[in-house]
Amino acid sequence: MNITLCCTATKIEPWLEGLRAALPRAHVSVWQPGAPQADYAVVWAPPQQFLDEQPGLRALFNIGAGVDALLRLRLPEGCRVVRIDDGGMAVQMAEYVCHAVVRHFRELDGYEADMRAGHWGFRRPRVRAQFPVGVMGLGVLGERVARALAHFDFPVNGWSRSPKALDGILTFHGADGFHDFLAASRVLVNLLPLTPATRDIMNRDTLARLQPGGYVVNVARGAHLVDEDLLALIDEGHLAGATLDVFRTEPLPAGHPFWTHPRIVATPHTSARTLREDSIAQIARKMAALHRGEAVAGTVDPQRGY
Ligand code: NDP
Ligand code: OXD
Repeated sequence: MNITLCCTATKIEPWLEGLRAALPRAHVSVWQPGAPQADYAVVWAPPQQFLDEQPGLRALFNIGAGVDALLRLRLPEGCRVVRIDDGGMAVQMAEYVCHAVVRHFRELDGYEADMRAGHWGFRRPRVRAQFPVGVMGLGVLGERVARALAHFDFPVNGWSRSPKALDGILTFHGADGFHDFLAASRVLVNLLPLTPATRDIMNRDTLARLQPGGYVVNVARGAHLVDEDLLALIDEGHLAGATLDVFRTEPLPAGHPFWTHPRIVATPHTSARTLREDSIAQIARKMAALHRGEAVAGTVDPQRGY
């Protein structure tokens, strides 16, 4: 089995060593222009030239969960795309989102400011029942996040493309269920894949349907959110603020209002990092299974776009 690695913006040596150790009978190398044909590739944001030069690839293993950037490229005919499913990302996402929701709900930002100002004072406890959280996307990450939020006794709503039944979570699905899902939610957490159907999904019309005092947590992709619409709804008082981990342009450009807006918490696309050891183990296991002709979890459906 010949494996090639083409991962931009990634320290490649540890991936090379890790894959060689996990698949000792395979030939694993880092791609260079003009390199021989490989059977499988491990990629992150590869250039089009790589894909054009490797028409014989049987599968591309993306070292992340989101495949939106990869699917925008012209892929070799018949080549499967396999993404990381979980690989240690679900628990990180649950931590991040629960932290953002609890920080907002408990007004910890306000308490921190008070203490810095030398003020010892209490705020009236908020009513949890008045903070229903809606999770858009109930896949590998969204389901884990929804379950984690439910542990804190928040009322949790979930929205997905196909119907789902999850204990303790009120579920909605499809375009028909979207407005009811939004109207039932005050906090909106986005864990959708970026596809033509979900681009710009958080806009003035949809965000205005959240309950008054709404709050947005975007941990999926920046292009899901229309930045100006979020800012306008915060400034008009319909939304209380947002925690944003992903942006339309990354790194977030200097001077963008998200850097300094007092009601926005921004982090640099770090809510759930790819964990190298876990990912190498998962990729090696799946590659060996595919090579034996078996089906593997996390195979992307190019028609759906995720
Ligand atoms: P999955 O593919 O497992 O889940 C996607 C979910 O979204 C599914 O529940 C799916 O519905 C739902 N969905 C897709 N399209 C629609 C639609 N049009 N309408 C309603 N629901 C829809 O993805 P993951 O949970 O693994 O990851 C989600 C995203 O998180 C990734 O695509 C990536 O962009 C982002 N991400 C961000 C990271 C970060 O650090 N910020 C790290 C990792 C991922 P159904 O169940 O019916 O198929
Ligand atoms: C991913 C990401 O999709 O890190 O895995 O955003």
